[in-house]
Amino acid sequence: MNAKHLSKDSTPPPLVPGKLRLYTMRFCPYAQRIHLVLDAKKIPYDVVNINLTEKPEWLLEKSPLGKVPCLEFENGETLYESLIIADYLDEVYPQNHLYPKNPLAKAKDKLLIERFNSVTTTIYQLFAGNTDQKELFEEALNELEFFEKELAKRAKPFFNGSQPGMLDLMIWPWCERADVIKFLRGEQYVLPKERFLRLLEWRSAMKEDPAVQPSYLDPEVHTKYLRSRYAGYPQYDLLCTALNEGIIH
Ligand SMILES: N[C@@H](CCC(=O)N[C@@H](CS)C(=O)NCC(=O)O)C(=O)O
Repeated sequence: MNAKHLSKDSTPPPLVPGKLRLYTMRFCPYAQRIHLVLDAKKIPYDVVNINLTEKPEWLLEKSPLGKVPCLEFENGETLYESLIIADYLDEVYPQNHLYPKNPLAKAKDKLLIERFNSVTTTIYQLFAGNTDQKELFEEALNELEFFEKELAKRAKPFFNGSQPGMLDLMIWPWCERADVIKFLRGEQYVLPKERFLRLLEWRSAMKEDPAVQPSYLDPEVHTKYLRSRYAGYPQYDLLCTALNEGIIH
């Protein structure tokens, strides 16, 4: 998972029999969605990390928009777009169904996944901007409050009930990164405890979940990557360098 990101002039490694292949980038939240689904359903897969600045020429043959995530099957067919891949995997692999069985409940969870886009848009603006952004932060909190209330209404540890489901997993990557804003902009940019009691409990429970653990990274690591990206030199191989140097294990 922390292997070097392949770039121009590379060749795609041979497919591994019996495994799906995920083309990913270690810090991409959309690709993380697919790691989460594959890990939640315990589907065997191998990982190929892609350098998105110096993309391999062959990437476009597999992922026509040149983006990750992209999933490759044993017969060489591919799928792209995180939500499409996630839904496909949930339909085809029956173990640990991630959507509610009830079609109306399922449709409503999809609406919430869609609605979370407004949170992610604001989070990106907060990450990228460098002025005081109190107003923008408040906007993100207002949107998140909707999810806080929804979780309270459901009265379970996860949106899906006693374990994470599709809604939990699809919004998780941005919740994992929420504290990055504190490291980038200062201590005042944290989720206020009294206002986000449920969501903060949810976040602690998600962090410990076996589906989340394999791809989880601390906000400090996300911050380091994002700083490099905003400086114009994304350090895709940050973790493989840290591994080689024995900084992380
Ligand atoms: N809508 C896509 C978004 C995927 C996406 O934007 N991935 C980024 C990395 S986080 C990417 O591949 N960027 C490369 C590019 O746009 O050229 C999805 O949900 O899969």
